[in-house]
Amino acid sequence: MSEIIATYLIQEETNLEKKAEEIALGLTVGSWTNLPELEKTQLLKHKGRVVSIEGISERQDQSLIRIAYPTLNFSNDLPAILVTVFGKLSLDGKIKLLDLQFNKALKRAFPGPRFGIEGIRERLNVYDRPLLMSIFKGIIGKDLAFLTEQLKQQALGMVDLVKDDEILFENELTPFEKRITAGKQVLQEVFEQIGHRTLYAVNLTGRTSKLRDQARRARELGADLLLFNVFSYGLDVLQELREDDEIALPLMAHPAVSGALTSSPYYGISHSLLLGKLLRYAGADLGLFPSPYGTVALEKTAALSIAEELTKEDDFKRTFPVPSAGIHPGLVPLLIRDFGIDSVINAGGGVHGHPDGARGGGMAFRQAIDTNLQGKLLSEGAKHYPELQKALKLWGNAEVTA
Ligand code: 1AE
Repeated sequence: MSEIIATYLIQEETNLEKKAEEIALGLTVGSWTNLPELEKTQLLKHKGRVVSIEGISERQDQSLIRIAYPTLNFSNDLPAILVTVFGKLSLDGKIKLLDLQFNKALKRAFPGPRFGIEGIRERLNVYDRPLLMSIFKGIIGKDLAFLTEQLKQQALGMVDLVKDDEILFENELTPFEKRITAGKQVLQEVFEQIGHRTLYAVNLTGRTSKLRDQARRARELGADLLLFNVFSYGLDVLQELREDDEIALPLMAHPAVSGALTSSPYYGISHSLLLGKLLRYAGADLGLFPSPYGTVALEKTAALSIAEELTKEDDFKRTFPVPSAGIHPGLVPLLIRDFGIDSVINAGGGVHGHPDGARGGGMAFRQAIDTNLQGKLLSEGAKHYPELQKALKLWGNAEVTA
């Protein structure tokens, strides 16, 4: 029988066998023991199954429960799967959904990234280092001239990608379509000036029913990538965008709102499942999440588990991990040590706050990356690179060689 297997972390449950059986039945056929034999035979193929119950040695009050749900019970989409495995159950006490094991057949219902790490690298022709991304800052209330100048300075700093701030929505001063066309022009000018190609991820926002048309329009206008606040819309909306061949643009998933689902140790969904596996299956080419070191820091094991799910061997292309928030050049060695070169180093304040502005900030990051990949300490690189020296003076330095 084809099944999906859900793993839950459960707290303070005295009768685990009973609880597990209640979940397996409650989310599938409802009740079992009192059913007539004929009905049992008919319903058997729909019945949930307790796969295992395991204590956690270091925490006596915590256990892992695995339940298998017949795929026959749901349509092959994430809304149906999530309601099956964690619908009412998510409201029922201290229980957290840690993982979902999809079988081969069920995986075929999902697209995974259209471009993935390799596709994004091809677009940039950069293969041997982490990519560098910066973020527009302080754009709300500013006009297109301000935005394009900020974009230009970031591109002159040799960043590979620039993304809109996730809080920039449709507005009169910097409308979506104009951001794309004006941004494209500036980035082409920078390319002609210094030979460096920067791509721009424009924020796709607004009502769900309008997203597809807007994304297609972005494609017509020559947009490079779409930034998407996937957790305020839902993973299935991301999947719809990914599957549309008339959009066919790389999709960058922002983690805004996801903390409400992932942060509790007792409730919600694990970071690795929501920001890792499901995001990748639904089709994100790049996935942002808080790094373990910056301002909105995530526990290191959680951040690493997200990156692992985005990149491990699976039936899908790999999604670029983008550990973010509060990143500055002094953290580059830690980022490369922990996330490797197949990751994106992403900074807003750490680029714009540089004493030489965004151009200097971008350059300091590139210098930090080059220095680290040469196996040198940043303090050594700073002797040759004034931008890096200023950044380290301002933000400090976490020395780790590659
Ligand atoms: C986890 C998302 C980070 C993000 O979107 C953002 O804007 C970060 O800005 P900085 O680098 O912390 O200034």
